[in-house]
Amino acid sequence: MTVAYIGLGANLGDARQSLKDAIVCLAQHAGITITGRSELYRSAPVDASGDDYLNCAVALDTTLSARQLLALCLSIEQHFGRERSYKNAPRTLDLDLLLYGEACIDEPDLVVPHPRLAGRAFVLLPLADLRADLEIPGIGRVADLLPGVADQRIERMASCCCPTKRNGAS
Ligand code: PH2
Ligand code: MG
Ligand code: MG
Repeated sequence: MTVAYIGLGANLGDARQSLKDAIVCLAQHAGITITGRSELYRSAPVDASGDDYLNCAVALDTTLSARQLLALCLSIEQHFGRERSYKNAPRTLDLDLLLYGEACIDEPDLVVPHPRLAGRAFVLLPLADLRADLEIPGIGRVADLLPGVADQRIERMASCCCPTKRNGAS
């Protein structure tokens, strides 16, 4: 069993509903148990154009390999009508494998930890909700990276995107 973290983002269509439904899709997979859901954030596009994004992150226990998890993320994105017309184009759903245990993977189509994770508030704030003392392999603690992204516009939404309440409460 491996602890993994997935970042979710969307800025096309009903982004809040897509994030919520995508978490349900992940949770329905036999090899995945969702163990935590961050708050929901509205964030300014970083290195991208279009509307503000909604972002959140989930923690999960999984029996899937990193590559299987990546394939699942891509298939869920497809299911939600993701189109890749150009780099960082607005999207109905983006699921990024942020961390896979303590693994450091550097392959053409799979880089973990996510290569731009440390410089993005829309990733670090949700991760900090899940575990502020989380250690990013080869980079450092999430809490220590937050000051470096303090200039990025991001706000916590009034209620979270979770299908159910956090921490397992119903
Ligand atoms: N995703 C990107 C590029 N820029 N900006 C925000 N605010 N949120 C995102 O999820 C995001 C982005 C590429 O995946
Ligand atoms: Mg992304
Ligand atoms: Mg992606």
